Amino acid sequence: QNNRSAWFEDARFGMFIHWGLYSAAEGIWKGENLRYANNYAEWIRYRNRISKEEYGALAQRFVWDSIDPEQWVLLAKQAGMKYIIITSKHHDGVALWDTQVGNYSLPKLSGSGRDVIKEMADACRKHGMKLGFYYSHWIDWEHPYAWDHNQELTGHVTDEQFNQYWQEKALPQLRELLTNYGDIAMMWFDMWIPYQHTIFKKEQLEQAVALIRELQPNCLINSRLGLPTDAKYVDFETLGDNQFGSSYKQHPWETPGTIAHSWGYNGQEKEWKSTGQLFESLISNVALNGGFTLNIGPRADGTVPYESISRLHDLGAWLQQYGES
Ligand code: FUL
Repeated sequence: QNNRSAWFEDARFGMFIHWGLYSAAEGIWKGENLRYANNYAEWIRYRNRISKEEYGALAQRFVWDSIDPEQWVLLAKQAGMKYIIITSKHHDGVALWDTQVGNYSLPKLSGSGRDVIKEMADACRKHGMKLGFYYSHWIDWEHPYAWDHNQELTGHVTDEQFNQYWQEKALPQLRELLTNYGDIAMMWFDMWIPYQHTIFKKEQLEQAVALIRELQPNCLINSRLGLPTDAKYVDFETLGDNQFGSSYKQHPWETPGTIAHSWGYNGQEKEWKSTGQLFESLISNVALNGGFTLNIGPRADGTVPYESISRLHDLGAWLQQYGES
């Protein structure tokens, strides 16, 4: 492994933030509660086959007066977390930042002009917090040529069309994220199967790696990019969602985990993990040389559910007493 990941191997504990238009739907669409198999609140558009326009209108529900990314950073700090990864673009294809690549972004759809990614970057810099971006490179329900499981929202996509999405949207957006927001600690991609089983060509993923290495040589890349877990491509391994380590691994790795069931805000969430369970996940991963990236799903007004805040406070209090700073 290279030196890039040294800080990550020390960090061990970070915050994931899933926040986007889906947060405003709060897990319910037109009175319908969670349908179909995957019932994550952030998958609401897909599950309910919501049109692009109707989904975009959720941006009107954001309450900008109370949205303050610095509060998320302070919460992470209090919890003893050393980095934050925020969903710059989730599967819904909506950019949280003021992208110049198309106009399907939160600043434009909401008319707020607020670039939450910029606000996050500023707040992280102010509080000495590392910032990483989740970017859904494979699935994008907004772009007609991107990946969409059953192709119900986008239609059938050919290799050539997919490449158009890749060259026209994904790569230029990655360039923006890596150019306009200062030092980026990591890019967290989200494709949970090796590229050979997907529409991706190896060369396309290599283009992403080359871009990242060129623009931000210290930026880490996680294994869900889809390329082999090889130091050339990937700096740390990401296990399955809520899947904890079962054996010691020499290379850097982490588990993305939830406090609740959904990653995005679900007003009817019933599955809250206990603080004890979260401690167990953190400690067992760290004991096996891994890390834990624990998610919060703020509401569309920026507030974080009490259930998450209280657990993060408990984790932080213990870490302050017994952990290494
Ligand atoms: C999964 C996604 O499908 C979920 O919505 C979430 O972002 C999780 C971290 O990764 O693969």
